[in-house]
Formats: sequence, structure tokens, C-alpha cells
Amino acid sequence: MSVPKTQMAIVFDEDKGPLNYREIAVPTPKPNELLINVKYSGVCHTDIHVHAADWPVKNKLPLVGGHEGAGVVVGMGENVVGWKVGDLAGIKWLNGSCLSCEFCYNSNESNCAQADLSGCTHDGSFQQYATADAVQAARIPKGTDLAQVAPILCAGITVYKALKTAGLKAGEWVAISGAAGGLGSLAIQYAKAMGYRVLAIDGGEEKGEFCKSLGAEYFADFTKSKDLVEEIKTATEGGPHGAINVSVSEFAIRQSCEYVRSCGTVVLVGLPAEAKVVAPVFDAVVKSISIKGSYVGNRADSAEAIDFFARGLVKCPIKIVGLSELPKVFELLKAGQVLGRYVVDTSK
Ligand code: 8ID
Ligand code: ZN
Repeated sequence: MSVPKTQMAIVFDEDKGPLNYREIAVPTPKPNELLINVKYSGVCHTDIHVHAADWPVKNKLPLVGGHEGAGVVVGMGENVVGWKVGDLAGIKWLNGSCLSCEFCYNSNESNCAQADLSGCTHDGSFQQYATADAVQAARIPKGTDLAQVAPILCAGITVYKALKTAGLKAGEWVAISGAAGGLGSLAIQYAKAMGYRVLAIDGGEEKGEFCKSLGAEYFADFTKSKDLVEEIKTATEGGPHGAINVSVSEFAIRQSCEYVRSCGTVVLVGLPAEAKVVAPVFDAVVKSISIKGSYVGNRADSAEAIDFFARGLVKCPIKIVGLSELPKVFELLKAGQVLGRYVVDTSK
């Protein structure tokens, strides 16, 4: 396969700086890396946080963002085994980890202190050719629609893992807060496929209709509800057994600690800048609630999440635009105007 020397990418030179669509060199894979011709990349709210430098993580600069890349292997370093040119591969947030610390040993690679992050500490998927550690790159089944699968590589894996973290039984209620967004729209579907009853929370009629069309049994509108906590407790006859927070709202997280059912689990996924979890200690003790963080997923979670997609149990509600239009997508995400996920086509 012939690989060009240069390619188009969206690059920013400094945190919060302009997102420039420009020609850059095609990277050379290290001995452990694949070179992937990225065809499509999802645009995650994390890309907004990275660009805004919202978190205590230092970005590589200049940086090519993006971490939901789906493409074709076109080359690899000399130590790579088990991959061949032509295989379909996915670029995930967790690009690589040390593989020798306590966390990597126990399959918690995302918690590795040396974790290398696509679109943050490692140039990501908003370019036509990207490198990815061959150990962590996702295996995508032959024949898969690469635009459709792209959002699974972060949003899908993350919400699937978060649902596992909630430890629910089939037939129990799960609240998804931020349900109409990229992660939320997939969380509704994974939850249904895993046998749970879904209460979706987001704002506005259009988002409500959208959540119901994806399988939510009840929609609670945070922009209209007079008492959201009471509404949710009533709709679920005592509160949901689990709450998955994928909104970018500190207040929504606080409410989830209040409406969750006794002995239930609040899962933290969304990462609003500088947010704190505030829960009444009396309730947390007497209701015996658990509050857990959940961060992307390991290789097994990734393979399982892709398998749900490949079996047709989960569909990605996507809109496709050219890579050059990425700045517009950033604006829509910041304004909360995205239903589901935008995916960029790197050829345009
Ligand atoms: O591994 C992780 N923990 C992980 C992985 C991937 C993404 C965490 N994230 C984080 C992102 O960094 C971001 O903070 O999850 C968050 C959501 O990402 P997203 O789904 O890509 O964002 P989105 O598409 O903008 O959706 C957010 C939704 O939240 C709703 C919005 O209307 C939107 O639909 N929302 C907001 I903002 N405030 C809300 C509220 N108070 C709310 N929904 C309910 N109640
Ligand atoms: Zn993401």
C-alpha cells in the first residue's frame, strides 16, 4: 500500500488556539506501533475539554486531537505481531500504557500513570494517517462500516464499561443523565441490550423524542421539571438502581446522588472542568449508596463493546461532515446542540 509523505489534519499550536486545517507530515510508526489510514473519526466532548485545557493533563503541542478513529492498517513497526496491512483498526483514547505496573497487570490499563492518550499526549484521529500502539489499537471486524463504528471507540466503550461498573441486574432501572449526547445516546442502547429499564435525562423536546426513539422508557427534562429529583423517584418507584452521569454538569451529578435508590450506584463519567461531587453524608450512609468513577475501558471491554455493535444491538446516530468543518462541530458541541454524534470524513 503506498503511503504519501504528507496529509491533511486539524492542528492547534497552543491550548485554546485556532484549529487549523493544514498539511502536515505523515508520522512514522515506532517499533510497537501501527500506521492507520484514518477514514472517519467521531468528535467527542473530551476533544473540547482537551482543546480548552480544562483538565490537569498537559497536552502535547502542537496537537492533532481526536480519539474515535476508524481506519485501515497501512504499515507497522518491526516489533508488531498479530496485525497485517489491510486489517481494520480503531484509535482509542488509551493509545498505550506501560504494561508493567500494578494497574496494567490487573487489566486496568486506563489507570496506568504512564498512559499515552490519543488526541491529548499523542497525535490523534483528526488526521488522515495516525499511529497507535499495536497492543491497545481496537480490532474492527472485516466489512464493518467505518463511519458507523467510529463513536463506539470512545463513547461506546466508555458507556458499556460504566454500565458494568453500576453492577445492575436485568429489569432494574438505570438513569442516564446527558442521554441525548454522544455517550448518552449509546448508553441508552447498551443499557437496553443489557436488559435494564432506561430513564433518560436531558433538555428540550427534540432531545426527549430522540431518547425515546433509542429505547428510553421515560424522559425527564431538566430544563422543564419543577423538581427533577422527585420526578425521577416517582417515575422509577423509589429511584433508579444506577445512575450514569454523562452530562457535562456538576449540578446533574449532585442530583444523581439524591435520586439514586437505596443501595444503588452513582457512576461518574462526564468530566466538567474543576467539578466536585457533593453528596449528603447522612443519605449516603443511611441509603448506603456507592459513588464510583469509570474511565474508558480495557481491551476486553473494548472488544465486548464492539461486539454488541457488530451484532446490531447498538446503532450510532451519526451526522457525517468533512474534517475541514471540525471547528463548526466544536461550536455545536459547546452550545449543547448535538443530537448523538458528529463524525468527520478525513478525505474532505
Ligand atoms: O472515560 C470517561 N470517563 C469519558 C470518556 C468519554 C467522554 C468521559 N467523557 C466525558 C466527556 O469529556 C464529557 O465531559 O463525558 C462527557 C460527555 O461527553 P459527550 O457525550 O461526548 O458530550 P455531549 O455529546 O456534548 O453530550 C452531553 C449532553 O449532556 C446534556 C447536554 O444537553 C448533552 O446532550 N446535559 C448538560 I451539558 N447538562 C445536563 C443536565 N443538567 C445535561 N443533561 C442532563 N442534565
Ligand atoms: Zn471520547
